[in-house]
Amino acid sequence: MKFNYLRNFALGAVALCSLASCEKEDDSNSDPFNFGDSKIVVIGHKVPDTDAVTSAMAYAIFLRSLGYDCEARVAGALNKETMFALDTFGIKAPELLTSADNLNVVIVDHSEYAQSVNGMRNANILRVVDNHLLGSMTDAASYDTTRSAGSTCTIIYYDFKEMDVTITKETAQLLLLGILSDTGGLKPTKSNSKDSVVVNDLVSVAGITDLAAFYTRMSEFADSYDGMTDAEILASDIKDYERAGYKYSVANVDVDRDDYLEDMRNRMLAVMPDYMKKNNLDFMLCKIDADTLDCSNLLYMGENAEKFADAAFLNMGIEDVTSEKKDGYIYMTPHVSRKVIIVPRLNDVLDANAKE
Ligand SMILES: [Mn+2]
Repeated sequence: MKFNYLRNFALGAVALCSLASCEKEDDSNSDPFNFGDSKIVVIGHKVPDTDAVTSAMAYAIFLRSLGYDCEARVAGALNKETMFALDTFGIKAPELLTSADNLNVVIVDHSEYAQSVNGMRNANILRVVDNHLLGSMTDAASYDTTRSAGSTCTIIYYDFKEMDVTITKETAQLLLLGILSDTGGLKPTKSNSKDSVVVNDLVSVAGITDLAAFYTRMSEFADSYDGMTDAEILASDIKDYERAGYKYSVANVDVDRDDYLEDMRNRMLAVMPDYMKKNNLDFMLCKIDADTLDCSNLLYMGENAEKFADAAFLNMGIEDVTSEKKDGYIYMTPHVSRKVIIVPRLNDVLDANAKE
C-alpha cells in the first residue's frame, strides 16, 4: 500500500542537507540571478503531472519573492489528481500556455524539447530546474538540477532555504503535493531521505493533519481512469523523447488490481499504433505498473523496439530488480521508475545504435 511508506517519513529527520544546485549567482543586488526585468514564465512539461504544475507555481512564487515579474503557466490540461489536490487547498490552477515563442522562460520538471510547449526552441530559457536526466535542453542559460531529488519540488524547497525566502502555507502545500505525487507517497524506490526531510518540515506549515489519509485520497484520483477512453489512458502520463536520431515515447499506466494487468496490456497494445502514427514516432514503450503486485509490465512497439527493450531491460544486473521476457512484454519486479531506470538505460542502448 502506497501510504505505508509515509509512516516512516517522520523518522527521516536527518540533518537538513542542501541539495547541490549549480550556477547560481549570489550577489545581493536587485537582480539575484541576473534574469533581468522582463516578464518570466515558469512552465513544466506537456501532459502535466502534479509536480509539473505545482513546481512551476512554487518557483514563480520564489522568483516573485526575489523581485521578478513572473507567472506560472501549464503546458496542458490538468489530470484528476492535480485538480483534486489544488481544489482541496482552494488553489487556482495556472492558465494554459500554448506557445513559448520569444518568451523568457524558466523550465521546471523536464529538460526535453519534445516534452515542452510549441515554440520552446525560440524561447529564451533562463534556467532549467529539474530532477530528470538532462535531455535535449543543453542550451539553457543556467541549470538548477539534482537528479537524486524525488521531485522538482524538493529542489525548489532547498532554493527557498538557500535564498532565505519564507515558505508560506500555500507554498508548503504546493511543494508537498509535487513531492507526494512524484514519489508515490515517499516510496523508497522513488525518493530518498532528502524528500522525507522536506515533507517532514512542510506538513504542519501546509496545515495537513493526517498526511497518510490525504495521500491515499490523492492516489485514488491518480489511479482513476473513470470516463476515459483507452487512447486517453495511454496519453494520460506519457513523455516524448528525441535521442540519437530516434523519436520515441514512454507511457506510464497504473492498474490498482493485479487481475486488470492482462486486460490493460491488450487495451494499450490496441491504441499504441495510432499514438505512434499521430506523433510520428520510431517506436514507443508503455509501462503498466500494478501497485499490489509491485511489478511493471513493459510493452514495446515499433521498429527495433523489441531489440532495444531486450538490450536495455533484460539481464540488467541491478540489485533487487528482476526482469523476465514474457509473451510480448518484459516483466519487471519490483515496479521500476521511468525516470530512474527506463529512460537512462534505453538512451544508452540508443546511443550505441545511433541513427546518424
Ligand atoms: Mn513531471
